[in-house]
Amino acid sequence: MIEGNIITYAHPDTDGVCSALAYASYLSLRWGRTFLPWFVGDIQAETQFVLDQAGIDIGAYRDQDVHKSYILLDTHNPSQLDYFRAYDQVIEIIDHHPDGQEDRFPRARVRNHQVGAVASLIGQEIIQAGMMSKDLACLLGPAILSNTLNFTAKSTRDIDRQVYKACQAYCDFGPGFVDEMFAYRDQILSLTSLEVLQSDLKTYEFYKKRVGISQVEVTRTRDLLSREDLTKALDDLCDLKDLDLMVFNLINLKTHQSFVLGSSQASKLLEKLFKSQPQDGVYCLGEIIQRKTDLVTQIRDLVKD
Ligand SMILES: [Mn+2]
Repeated sequence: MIEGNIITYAHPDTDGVCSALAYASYLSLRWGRTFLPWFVGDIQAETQFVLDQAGIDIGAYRDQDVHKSYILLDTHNPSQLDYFRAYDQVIEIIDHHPDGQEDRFPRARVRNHQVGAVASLIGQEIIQAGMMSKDLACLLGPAILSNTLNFTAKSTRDIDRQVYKACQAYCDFGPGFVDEMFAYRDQILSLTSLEVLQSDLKTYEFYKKRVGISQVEVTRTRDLLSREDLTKALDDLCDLKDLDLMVFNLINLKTHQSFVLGSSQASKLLEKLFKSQPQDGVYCLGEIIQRKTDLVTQIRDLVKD
């Protein structure tokens, strides 16, 4: 009997997709419970690479709502679940984000821990149950690499490294694996600036202000920063999505730097956030910052003032 779906936000990333697949498999093998992953929106090139390597076709999981119970992974923020309304049918939440709204999911058992990847929380449970396998490791390992940016993200915790190490014992990723995986992220550079900004856009409502934060990780940041239409695209996106402010965090996966830009309306806020002036409209930071750990709550607090 199919009990329900495992879901995540639309246009899920590698962490969301691989975690949902691994958790579904674990629930079935360990407890005999059948939850079908259900993915809405685009699958990124990097994710597709990982799925191809693991020999998994997710075609069957694209239109798979069984209208029963739901397990929600990698988010519990209704604003990131445009396609989903059945909040009271969510029975479990596993997440690693600080901006969720537990009270919107009254029936859910919630596990929300500040770690680098939701795949690490699921991997830990699988390891503790003595059920790690090659099939699961080939999903969870890459998801951890992806979400921690190969352990360079500040959100990385020991558990991320430990679970990855356990996965490595089952699935040899090889020395060039991370570089090959990350190279797929550069495919995004063939998109228009507006499309790039929308590729991983999260929107928030802070004190009646609608804020968009977009984050993109590539190895060739100059390809984007040299575009003349990038600032205009930030303003256009505000109009398009009815946002008051738009912030773009561009991460260089090779040099481990972040470049932050904002829409016209965001300039004062970014000055306060970084306590400095941008160079040619761009804040060049000497380290990787991330939306979840370094921008969301900080921007929320600044919007309040
Ligand atoms: Mn995640």
